[in-house]
Amino acid sequence: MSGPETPALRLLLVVAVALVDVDGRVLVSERPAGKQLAGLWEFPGGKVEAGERPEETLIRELSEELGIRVEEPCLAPLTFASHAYPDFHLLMPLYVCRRWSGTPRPMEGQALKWVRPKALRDLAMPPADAPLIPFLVELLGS
Ligand code: 9L3
Ligand code: MG
Repeated sequence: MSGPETPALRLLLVVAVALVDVDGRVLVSERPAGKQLAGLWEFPGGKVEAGERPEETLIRELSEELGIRVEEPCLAPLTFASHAYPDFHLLMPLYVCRRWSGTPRPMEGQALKWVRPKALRDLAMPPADAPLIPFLVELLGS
């Protein structure tokens, strides 16, 4: 039960995806200047909008940000990120996707790169993304 002493939890639901190519590398995208967490390398994704299922969000975000088309059955959830910011709690399922149509390109001018799972450790990532690296290394190898 919550009383007046329990502040309401502001929960932000964001979805992210590890796109994995035939060589087992993962795509990361640089957050653009001017945005929150600018310059950090993230797994592509974004906020779940009202009425969307998380898979629909990912399909929309991958089209908007990378210009690729993904079919829903190609999206498999792997784990969740969870990070407490001062004013909200971020909950972020990480999906894995190995099949898409088109070639990922920077639709919003962002830098993109493909990296080996182990090399993710050398990148500056948002606090929600970095704890996901061991799951990807375990799944994909180094
Ligand atoms: N976020 C963190 N890691 C990610 C993504 C896609 C998003 N891989 C965080 C950054 C923001 C919030 O989620 O705090 C919303 O993301 P956006 O809508 O600013 O991209
Ligand atoms: Mg986004």
